[in-house]
Amino acid sequence: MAAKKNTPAPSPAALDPAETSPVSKALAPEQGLQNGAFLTTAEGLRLSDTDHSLKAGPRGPSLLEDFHLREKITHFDHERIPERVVHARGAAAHGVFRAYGSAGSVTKAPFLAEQGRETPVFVRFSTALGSRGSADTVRDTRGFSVKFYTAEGNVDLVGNNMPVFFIQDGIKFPDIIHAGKPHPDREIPQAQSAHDSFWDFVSLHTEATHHVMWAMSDRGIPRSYRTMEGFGVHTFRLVDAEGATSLVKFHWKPVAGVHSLVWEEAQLAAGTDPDFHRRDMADAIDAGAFLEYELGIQVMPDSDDETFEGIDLLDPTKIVPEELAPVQLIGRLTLNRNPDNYFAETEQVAFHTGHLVPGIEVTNDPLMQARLFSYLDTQLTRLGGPNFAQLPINRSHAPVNDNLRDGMHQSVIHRGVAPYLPNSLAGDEGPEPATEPQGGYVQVPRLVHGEKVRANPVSFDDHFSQATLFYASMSPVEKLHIVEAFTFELGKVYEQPIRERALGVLANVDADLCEQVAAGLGMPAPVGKPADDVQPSPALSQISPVPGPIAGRVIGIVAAPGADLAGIGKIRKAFEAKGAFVRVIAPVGGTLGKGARTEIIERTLLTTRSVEYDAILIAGGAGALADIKLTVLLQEAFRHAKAIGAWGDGEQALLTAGIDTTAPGILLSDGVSSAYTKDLIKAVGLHRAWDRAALVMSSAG
Ligand code: HDE
Repeated sequence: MAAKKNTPAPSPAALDPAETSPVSKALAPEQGLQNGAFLTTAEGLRLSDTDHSLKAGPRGPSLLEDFHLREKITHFDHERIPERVVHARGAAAHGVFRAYGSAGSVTKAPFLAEQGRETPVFVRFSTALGSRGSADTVRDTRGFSVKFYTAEGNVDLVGNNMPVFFIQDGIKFPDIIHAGKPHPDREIPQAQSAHDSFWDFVSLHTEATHHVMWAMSDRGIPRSYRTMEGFGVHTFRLVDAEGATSLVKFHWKPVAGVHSLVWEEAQLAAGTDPDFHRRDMADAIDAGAFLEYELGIQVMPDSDDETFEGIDLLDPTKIVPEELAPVQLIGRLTLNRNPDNYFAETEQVAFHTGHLVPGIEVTNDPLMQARLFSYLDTQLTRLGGPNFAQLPINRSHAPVNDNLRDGMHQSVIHRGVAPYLPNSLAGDEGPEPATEPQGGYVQVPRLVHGEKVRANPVSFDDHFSQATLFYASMSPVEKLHIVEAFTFELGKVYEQPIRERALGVLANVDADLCEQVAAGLGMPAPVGKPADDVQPSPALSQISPVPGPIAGRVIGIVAAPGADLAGIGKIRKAFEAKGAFVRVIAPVGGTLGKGARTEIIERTLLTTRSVEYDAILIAGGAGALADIKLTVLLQEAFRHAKAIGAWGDGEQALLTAGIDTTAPGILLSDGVSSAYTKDLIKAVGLHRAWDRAALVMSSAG
């Protein structure tokens, strides 16, 4: 054992000399050079003391010759790198993508086309506006970036949880981001769109309207990464084995269904647990409740005008309703492993929309075109030079032989004298370009012509019809949430002309929406010209009358000494069998019961808040509990339309807290029967008691 610990780390020269990119060893422990038993300097010198600097006497000044002090402090001084200019706040997980084989008819990319093919992935979720230390649950667009380590090279699908974007042309990106980020004078507000400059920009720049509708809807505050849809946003071009092309949009469909927080919950969580989404994902993966999504494609013919049913497929502010082009499922993504090191993996991962393999191509969407430049460029600053592809998390799993040389942080010892082509010196060892049959990336030839202009196609001028379509597709509760979100955000805007202009935009989306928001602001509602011929798309609504899976959801059971532990045990068993988590809450910490019936108290009334739970139950035997913190816990859960239950005398605690036990979504029972646990599981699967939501929503916000 000791001998193994003392084995010196291999020197770079000891790595396989033929390997210019030691991918197979990418994450092997020796790569980190952190395998010795003793504390050392970066050079491997064993240290005798790391607690005291070298001084001229115990009370004297520190000596410049203290190599350890200088190395330790210097390295620490340089630990931070610039955060991402957007999407700085993120969390990630490793996993695998398994292709169903159904995409074989439209693409030759094996990782999508070959049935059963498994590809390792790394997925990073993010908010867009906030800094690296901001809260997870703010109202914002979420990033959904997937790196597929395919055998043909890395593919990055850098998407969002909303299918449209604020701008049609990438040249506007600095404008929307400058407007959304905190004001440059005071650097407030952090991670919020509820401020003057954001609404100033989006009310002047009406092509943002459709995205703003999504951001103000429940999509802007997801319950968890597990319950979030993902979208590639742009239209991509897929190429099949014969060279035939189609235009597609990518969708990630969460197996757990789409589900969101309510606004008050999101605000509370931002304070009580700013890591709400990050913690949820990491805890769930640790517990084996993996996150799952299906990848789907909408396939449209590759027509000359690149439109489908009148929708311009190059306009990233437009969706193709699923009713017009159904989403065909082509594979399953499972996130099953947490990163070992946040910085090395989640922070240093570098996505790039141009990372593609044969079978997938970009289109002329002017937003996508600008991204093809930006993602490579930004890493040069963020990761300190051009060699970031050599970082373990970014390394291709396909063999690399790139003739790229030197530069900051070069970590490969390249061999040979001819890193150029053509050459006559490398012999058999030198790389050669691959033909198409050998897997070389060859773009499908397409005619490009036109006048050199700074202009958009006329079809890009329609800024409102799909915003109207989105609103028209919502259920009444979802509409109410949108009204309240606009009223909240515009209520935070100081400048009256900006509010007036924003209402003017809403008037062109939906008269009723505009009137309700105007009423909330105490302002007159302007009259606009909303489209009156939109066909709602039911697929856009999140609310389903059919209960979904409950994996990853959290149920809190309030208990106290003398509580029915057998009943708690039955509920725990039933919920855990479905991948959900049960946490016992009690007035003070410790355990309840003994032996096999012991329940660990994971939360006390002091350390918990309602936002942690999808449902709250009061155990039989805990009915005498009366505590103002319990009242707050239950009333919040009630306002947020969560399932609330009680058995035995537990109902008494609900009544003490002022809960109307006859309201929808309150489940009472004499004891814990299998019928009762089934009802509870169904209630959690419905996400919320939507009938109650309508009653309480105007106060829940
Ligand atoms: Fe990004 N975006 N973006 N973006 N974006 C970045 O790249 C940019 C856009 C998205 O988890 C940056 O590596 C421009 C659309 C995600 O690491 C930067 C334009 C969509 C992430 C950048 C867009 C996105 C980024 C910052 C307009 C949805 C997080 C750090 C042309 C489809 C990636 C980085 C991660 C990150 C630029 C538009 C999503 C600066 C110029 C549209 C999910 O390169």
